Amino acid sequence: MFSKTQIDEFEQNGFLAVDRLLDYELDIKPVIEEYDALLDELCQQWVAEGRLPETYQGLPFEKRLVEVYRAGCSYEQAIDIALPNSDVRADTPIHLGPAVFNLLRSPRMLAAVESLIGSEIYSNPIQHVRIKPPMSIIARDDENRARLGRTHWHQDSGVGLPEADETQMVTCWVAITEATPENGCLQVLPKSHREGIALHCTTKDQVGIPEALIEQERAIPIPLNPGGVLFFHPMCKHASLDNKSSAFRWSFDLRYNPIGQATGRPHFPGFVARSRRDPDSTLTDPEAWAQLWRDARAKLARVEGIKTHRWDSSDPLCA
Ligand SMILES: O=C(O)CCC(=O)C(=O)O
Repeated sequence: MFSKTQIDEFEQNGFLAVDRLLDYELDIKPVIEEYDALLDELCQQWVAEGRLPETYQGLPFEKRLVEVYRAGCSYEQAIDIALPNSDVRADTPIHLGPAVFNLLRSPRMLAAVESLIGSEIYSNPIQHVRIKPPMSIIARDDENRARLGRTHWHQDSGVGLPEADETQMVTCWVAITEATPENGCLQVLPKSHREGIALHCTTKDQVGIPEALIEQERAIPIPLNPGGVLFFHPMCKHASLDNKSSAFRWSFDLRYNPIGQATGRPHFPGFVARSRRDPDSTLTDPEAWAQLWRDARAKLARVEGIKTHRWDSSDPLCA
């Protein structure tokens, strides 16, 4: 659990970085192994579909991913742990493995979250994995895609529906590989969570606050070691730096809110991760979690034009 000083810091600054919070052996390594197996499966599938010349089986994870990326196999959705915001099909890929579910339920993570939002904890379905290639190999079209290239300044409240503006959500940004200013760690604007919701504009690839509204000189980068977690408030303005290194930058962004509050994505499934009031209501079965997402996918594939945010880019600042 966090100390009073840590909780005060979170409340005053809108964020709190805790290095090495998670246990490498228990929380991080199983996820890395699961993704290794996933990449293996995906390579076999892409070879069978004629999209990849070979499976690159002998190569380590990162080198394999470079080959996959260079061959034009778009992996960002196939590895992600949530459905996309639009164009969901009955066969849209999503990764729902047990190691990811265990990460979502990590007792170390939930103890920290409990310190910030109390003991009735819902896993909010706005969640992603981001394995970002170096900018030197990234295709021009991918530079502004938030799961591959840079993530523009935004508030997490701004990328959800307004019904969740009062939700006491906390974002937990988890470093799987080391995150540094060079390889594109997050940067935050301290105390910006007290400034209310900012104007966000939509582009083809993401929703973000116009640069003109950001006081860049206030921004601070948040480097973390593997297993480190950056906790932030849903109104905290943040962005990623470009990955100028020669390696991938790998993170998960997970979110939690008190049970019963709006998640901001009502069409996606969350689950009770911890409840001291009703322990039996917690979801502990990874297969049941995966099924919730598969059911949501089947439903969403039959509907069109789901609203996921409030912005229309009509403001002149969006031009
Ligand atoms: O990891 C990134 O590059 C962006 C993450 C982010 O913006 C978020 O978690 O809201």
